[in-house]
Amino acid sequence: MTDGTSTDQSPYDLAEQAAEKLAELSGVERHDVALVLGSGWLPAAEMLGETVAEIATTDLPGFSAAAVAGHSGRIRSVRVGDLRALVFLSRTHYYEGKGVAAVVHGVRTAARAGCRTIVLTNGCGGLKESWTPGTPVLISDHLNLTGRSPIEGANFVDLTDLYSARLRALCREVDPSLDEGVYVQFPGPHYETPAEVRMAGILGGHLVGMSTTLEAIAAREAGLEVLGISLVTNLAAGISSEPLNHEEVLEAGRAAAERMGSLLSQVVPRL
Ligand code: 8IG
Repeated sequence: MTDGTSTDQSPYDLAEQAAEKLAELSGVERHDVALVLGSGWLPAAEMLGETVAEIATTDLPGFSAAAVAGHSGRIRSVRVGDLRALVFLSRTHYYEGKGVAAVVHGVRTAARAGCRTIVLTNGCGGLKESWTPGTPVLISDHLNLTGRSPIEGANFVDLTDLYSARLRALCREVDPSLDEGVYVQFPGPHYETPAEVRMAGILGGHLVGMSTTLEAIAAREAGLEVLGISLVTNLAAGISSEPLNHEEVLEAGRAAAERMGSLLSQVVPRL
């Protein structure tokens, strides 16, 4: 623990304390919607609105220092129309080995901070060749291949419609060309082998990544409505015969920032 709190307290109490400290440090009593930014999403999120406060996650109970020096997690309080958005500029990944409670602490903190909705974004590999790098895809459902749950005990949370059909429809009102797919979370940190990507496809998956599903489960447990959006930054291993052209990926990313920024700025005020 970085904050001196005892390790035997519940993750829910810890999230409550983090939310209290967040309100104190940001000067914003309650937030309405949370966004968790994955790889490639920061430029899009910068278009959302005015940043009212930015704090380091390490100033809040329960968040540990980031594994990579200089990349400490930061949280922004952003005004989006009449709404207060809580934007997590980075996340704790399962592959960091800090445990599942650490992975979902931000989600639980957002819930305690008053959020009713959470937008989980990520960068991932795509299994459909038509999804060129830079294509945003709505998450319709998931396969959690970590074999873990963020929930402990006999709490049989229903995950039907985990990724809100209502919110997906709202996104399609803004951008009718948005496709959707099933996100498969692998434990990582290594990428998949081509055989594992084929397996993901046989199991019904369309997107492969290393985040999101544990957070979505914790969000549903906390009563949040979940919107999941993946940014396909590369074709998954073995899908394309052509090696990825890095320039193309970068260019696609720049073009995608506009599209995703416009999507977020139109969707978030309506959440
Ligand atoms: I960016 O192809 C990104 N993250 N597991 N596979 C997995 N995670 C990813 C990938 C990918 N691309």
